[in-house]
Amino acid sequence: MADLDVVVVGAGFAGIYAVHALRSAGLTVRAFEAGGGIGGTWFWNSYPGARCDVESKDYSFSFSPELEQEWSWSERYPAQPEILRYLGHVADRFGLRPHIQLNTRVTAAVWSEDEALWSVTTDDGAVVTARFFVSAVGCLSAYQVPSLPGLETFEGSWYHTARWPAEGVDFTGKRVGLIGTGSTGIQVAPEVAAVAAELYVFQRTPNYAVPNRNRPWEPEAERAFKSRYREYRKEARESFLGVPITGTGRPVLDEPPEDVQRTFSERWRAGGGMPFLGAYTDLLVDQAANDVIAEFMRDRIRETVDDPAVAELLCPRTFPVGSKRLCQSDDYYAMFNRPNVTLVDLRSTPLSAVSAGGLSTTSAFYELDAIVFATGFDAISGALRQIDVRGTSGVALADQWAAGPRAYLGVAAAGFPNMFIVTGPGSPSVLSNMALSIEQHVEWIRDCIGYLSAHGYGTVQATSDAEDAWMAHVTEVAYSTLFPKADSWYIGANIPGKPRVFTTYVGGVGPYGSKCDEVAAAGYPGFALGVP
Ligand code: NA7
Repeated sequence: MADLDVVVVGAGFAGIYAVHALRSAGLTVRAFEAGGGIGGTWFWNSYPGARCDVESKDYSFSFSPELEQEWSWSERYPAQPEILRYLGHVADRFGLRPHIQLNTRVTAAVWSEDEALWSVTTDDGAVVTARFFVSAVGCLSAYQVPSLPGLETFEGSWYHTARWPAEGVDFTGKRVGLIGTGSTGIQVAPEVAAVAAELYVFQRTPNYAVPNRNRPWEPEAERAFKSRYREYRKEARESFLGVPITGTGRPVLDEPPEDVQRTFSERWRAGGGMPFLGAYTDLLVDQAANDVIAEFMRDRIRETVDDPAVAELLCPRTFPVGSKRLCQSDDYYAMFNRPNVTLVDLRSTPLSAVSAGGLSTTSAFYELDAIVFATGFDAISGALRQIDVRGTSGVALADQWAAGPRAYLGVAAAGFPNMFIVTGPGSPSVLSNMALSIEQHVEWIRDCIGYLSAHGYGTVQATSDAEDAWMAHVTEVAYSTLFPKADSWYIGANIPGKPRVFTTYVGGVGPYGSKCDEVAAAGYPGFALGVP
């Protein structure tokens, strides 16, 4: 007899909702969270400038009409502290905190075939058993610090943005080096530049960024929007990205150039990445189409940055727009016009070492008081692989995923009975509105567990054939787009030695949801169901 029905790992958006949904279905649930507070990625990434790139009206729970009516977002794009307050409110409103154990890291989860239960070990040495094991560890949790020789000798302070000190960091008057110019680096840089004596931005690959045009959500606009929130949420679930976007519905290559310029300019003025990439149907599938949007973006960089040499270094050329996360910022490029900001091009002069006083490249030494690493994550599979997960016959998940992470429907790995992965590899996850994709997965998992009970089954596991077929489909869809062309974290290229596999499903949130619903309605084909 298991201690619990379900153990959940993580208490970010996914873990919080899993606790609520599964408890509401009458199950006993405990979530373990390594952090000292709930919030997951929004707990850890408290660096200055941290902000979601999906609008607050979309990046929020839809499961409770009352919640969505009573909560008021202050801005179009929510900043990290507000998202954290929101998640705290959700946890309090639905009485979830007693079921979440903080400061506790799950270290191992082992399936017992004889007993049909999971034994879950935590870093305090405790072991708890459960019928089901739900990973809600998040896609961007295991952060990476590059191995730079001499980092341990640095006499200043260094930080990774994904483990930002809760008390904040005062960079006033400091000489700061920032490594990394992804979404995070682009968000944190202007905040540091505003107070630091000097900011050196160490750039390996320049990135595309569109404006946020962030603004307060005026009460009148909010009231009008909320009057049709239910309808809007339905549209979101059926949409391609989990956010209803109005595009032209036409390929850019068929359009007169002046119309294209007008459309892109309007969207540039309106801000936001999704409406930009969604403007035309061919931008993410046809290189020639993508070249059009890329040139538009490079023109915006050139007109913003005063020094033409700096502007050229900031112009991305090595990957299609959108094949790496399209960054969003209102002030990143303009920041390079400040006298205290220097761009260091690591392509021509790579980093060589850290010493007591600062950072060296192959051509210069930079005296620094602090280094900020915004160097990203072992995404999608990294956090789960840090747990010693063992399925049927003691097979380790890390071994099973040696050639790349995989899961049937992106939610269940073959050979790991009664284990579910919220927004796992093979699901739309990071290329969708995560809040919506999380809800969809959690509800599907809840319903699957409900189905087992209602039909006298005790176990469920994806078959290898179903997993293979699904991942082949995921790959086929991915390779019909430009996504695999970039050396991105989507494909694992940012982690030395990680297999290069594109595991995010880019066939659309709506079609994906329908597929999951069909499988459930048909009694879970592709899964082996077993009696207790
Ligand atoms: P990203 O997008 O993975 O960006 C990491 C950045 O760090 C990127 O510019 C990297 O350059 C750079 N990087 C990584 N390792 C090194 C080394 N060794 N030397 C120099 N530069 C390095 O992570 P983020 O945190 O910005 O964003 C992750 C997601 O979080 C984001 O997409 C949103 O969905 C939220 P590279 O491009 O690899 O040359």
